[in-house]
Amino acid sequence: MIQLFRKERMWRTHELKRSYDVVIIGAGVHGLATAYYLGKDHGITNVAVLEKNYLGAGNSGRNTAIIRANYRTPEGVPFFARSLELYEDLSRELEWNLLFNQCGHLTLAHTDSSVDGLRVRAETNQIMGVDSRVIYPEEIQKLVPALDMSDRPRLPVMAALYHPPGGIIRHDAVVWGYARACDRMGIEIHPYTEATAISIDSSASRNNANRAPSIDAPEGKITGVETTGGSVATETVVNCAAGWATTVSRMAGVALPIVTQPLQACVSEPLKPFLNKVIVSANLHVYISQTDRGDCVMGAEVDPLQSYSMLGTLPTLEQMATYTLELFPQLHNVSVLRQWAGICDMTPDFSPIIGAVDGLEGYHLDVGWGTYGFKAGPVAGKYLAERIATGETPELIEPFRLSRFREEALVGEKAAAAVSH
Ligand code: PYC
Repeated sequence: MIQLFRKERMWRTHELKRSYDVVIIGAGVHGLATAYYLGKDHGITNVAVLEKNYLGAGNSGRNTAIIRANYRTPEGVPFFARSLELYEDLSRELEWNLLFNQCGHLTLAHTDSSVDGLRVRAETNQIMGVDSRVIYPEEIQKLVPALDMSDRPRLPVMAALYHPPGGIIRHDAVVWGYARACDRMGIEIHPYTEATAISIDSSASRNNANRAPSIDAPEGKITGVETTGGSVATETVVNCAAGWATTVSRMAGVALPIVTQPLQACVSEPLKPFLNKVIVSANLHVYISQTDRGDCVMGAEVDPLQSYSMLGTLPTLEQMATYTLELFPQLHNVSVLRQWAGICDMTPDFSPIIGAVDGLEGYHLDVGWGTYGFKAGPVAGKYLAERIATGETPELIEPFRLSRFREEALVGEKAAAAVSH
């Protein structure tokens, strides 16, 4: 007999235990992926994932669901390529349909200097094995017949970086799929449980007494987390708090070079299928895709001011509508149904901060994702889990260490973040 209603919950509720091997703060795609790979790859399942809201209430449920690997730096390209690879197999692995549509991704250039920028990106991508190339108006028009390619004086479409394996995925499903898989391994997920303090034993001796004192963190060792559900003991804490990364890190006494800026998006009423590519404009800072349901999802560049607001604003709606209409004027009568913001943890070089923190034993970061955290959830989770389980930093995440900011070893990824200007 066909079962009309699913009887099992996707994840169960639990009382907080008194101690865990690992406590992860933030149950978005990063926190849940870290928990999942701790369990799956390393057999570490005495893990609590804390979330102050419902699962995926932060950026995991507020992004525009774009997956791509066409980055700019030799550090970023292999990292995001690995994430794309993990996403490609994730529905099968989690036994959960994530509706990943690898429809292809185009970054449009409207000026000579943007075309040059795309050429550099294409070369770096190709050298590192990522499928991406510069294409010109004739081919662009064939791929996207609905795009206005007329020879207008303001910002004509001159070229595009075409990245065939890029696409869109059902972002909520990624959160739910990881959460369900974590639950099946016995990992506990605690929604509506906020971390309020991180406890540190400052008298704990450092592993290597000959090492110079850390300037990234107070010397010591993690001993536990205070939460709105009670105290838990743990020697390992992972900060996956995205827009709240700095407030959580302050609890551990670790200052981060991060500011929080909202990034807004909106969705239209459903339309007949007219667009089966992700379109990003490097100059207009707008990006557009059409979902399987027919809605048009459109996004803006980051808000100019720092804030924790997750509301939409009229000026940004006007900006998204204006730029969308420059590319697709036929949408002029379409209604927008919803608008929202996610809050982005922006670093100075537009690359994330991942790994352990020098000096404070047991404290780990998976933050600084700016405007492209969602697409990195699987790779960040997998390799941070390896760092936690083995104590060794995998090569893929090593460039993203916190100490790079004082070592003059920045990973300048701004050119691949068309919306972070
Ligand atoms: O990096 O692909 C991206 C992106 C799209 C929207 C925000 N960031």
